[in-house]
Amino acid sequence: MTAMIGEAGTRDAQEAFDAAVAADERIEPRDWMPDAYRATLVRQIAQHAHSEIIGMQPESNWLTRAPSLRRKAILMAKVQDEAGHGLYLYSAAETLGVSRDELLDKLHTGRQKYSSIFNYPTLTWADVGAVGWLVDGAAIINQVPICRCSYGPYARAMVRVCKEESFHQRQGYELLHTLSKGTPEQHAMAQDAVDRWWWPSMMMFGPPDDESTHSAQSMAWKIKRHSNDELRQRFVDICVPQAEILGLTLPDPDIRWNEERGQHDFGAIDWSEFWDVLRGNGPCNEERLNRRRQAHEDGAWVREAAAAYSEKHDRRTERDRHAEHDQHGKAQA
Ligand code: BYC
Repeated sequence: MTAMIGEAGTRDAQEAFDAAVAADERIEPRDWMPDAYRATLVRQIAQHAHSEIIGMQPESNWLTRAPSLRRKAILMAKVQDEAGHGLYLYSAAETLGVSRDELLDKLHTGRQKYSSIFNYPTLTWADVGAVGWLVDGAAIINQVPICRCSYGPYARAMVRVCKEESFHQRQGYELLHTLSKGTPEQHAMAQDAVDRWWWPSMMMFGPPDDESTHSAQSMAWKIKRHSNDELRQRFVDICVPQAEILGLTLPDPDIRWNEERGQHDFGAIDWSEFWDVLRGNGPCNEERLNRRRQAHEDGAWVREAAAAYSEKHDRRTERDRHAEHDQHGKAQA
């Protein structure tokens, strides 16, 4: 698609947009796009970015208490990666004509969501493992298809994010494996963490398809490639054999292989808990948002310094340009 579309009139532009989506071409920031497509992307990418930076909190909770230097270095790298993901995603959102300040303000005032999963506490060291294995595992399943999202900047941002998420998932899996095969107390701690994180991880994929307001349209636009339930099923099918290798059980007595479907059946999800967390009533909603607002306030001087530096730099470049121009003029005279 080219920037010419905007000049061809709305109907032609819409046709060109539809054709590009149908042909699996990428929509780029300067291309014409329907307002609702733009709004959906801003909503999803912003929610995704917010999740990345709020997601730093439950894990950084354990940074000062990691049991070894190696574990601490790994966890620090992971938490820093999440900050990086937030930055790519805010940048991707900015290509749609919104500013980072505006998005952060919406997060801080509760007008934009972040993932439900980060409203649960990390009570023990084993939670760091469970978050890596289950939460990052769910994130990969959800995000790999977004590498083929119709909107170019979002799709490209996801490529690196997914590579880093794979490392995160592996560190969680390895951590849980070590605990599970350790002392009986360590094994019990790993099992307890999995028991608490399993159901919230299942909810990360969003409401069931028949209650998902945006899925049908987002799939038609190829922002989403699979429905919430499809991805949730994939998650269960991947986790069951991994849990066996870990020597841990998933807290769902209804999980069993269904020969006919070639997939696992699983038990009913308590959706009232999900909606309650979204309404702000999860165990940590208030704590997460307060911490985020405080971090934003604490970082005000960094933003001011960066803006002042950038202004100074712009002034200097402008001065140099004038000086060069004058010299050029004198040389010609
Ligand atoms: N939490 O119509 P639906 C990470 C909302 S970062 C909260 O199905 P959609 C990580 C939804 O927004 C993980 N809200 O929506 C980071 C909508 O409400 P609004 C984040 C949820 O957008 C650090 C309503 O429910 N990943 O993994 O088609 C450390 C109806 O839902 C949730 C992403 O953001 C939820 N779980 O599908 C470690 C990935 N689910 O907006 C790990 C990108 C649904 O109308 N996002 N809602 O008020 C997506 O793929 C999609 O947005 C979703 C939801 C699948 C999440």
